[in-house]
Amino acid sequence: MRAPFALIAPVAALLAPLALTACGDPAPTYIDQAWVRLSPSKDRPSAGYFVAHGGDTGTQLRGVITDYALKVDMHETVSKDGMTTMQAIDSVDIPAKGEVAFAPGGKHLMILGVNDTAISRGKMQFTFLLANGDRLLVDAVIRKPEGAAATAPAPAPAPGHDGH
Ligand SMILES: [Cu+2]
Repeated sequence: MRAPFALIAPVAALLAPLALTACGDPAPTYIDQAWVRLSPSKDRPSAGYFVAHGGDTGTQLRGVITDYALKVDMHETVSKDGMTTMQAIDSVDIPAKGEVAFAPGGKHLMILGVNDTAISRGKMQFTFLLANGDRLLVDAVIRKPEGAAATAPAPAPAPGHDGH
């Protein structure tokens, strides 16, 4: 009765590397095209935008934090009965191989108190917190109100939404 076991062992040794190759490295979720539209006034929030790309496995964006501002919230602009308002969102699905854009007129980051050093450097780093435990560090370009028209496709501010 030893023969079958002796046969299985070499087969398993052959299968193990094949299984690893078949799985490969799963494509991770990632964030790009991050930028901040700096508010013209320190008393009013700036807005942040980016595109989230789903990896092989879907996950959720649970929050965004930064060392370069006082507070970051995820918001969504919604139009209802001709009125444009915004509401806080706690979590955003990032579907497998899908794409979620935070863009003017839709979902956005609301950023309070952007740090002066970040402003003078023209960029700030955000940490995106995913439901799968990943933390994605992403640099966002800061566009100042005056320079926005020259460097950006000048997205129109959503009406009634505090300039973002
Ligand atoms: Cu907002």
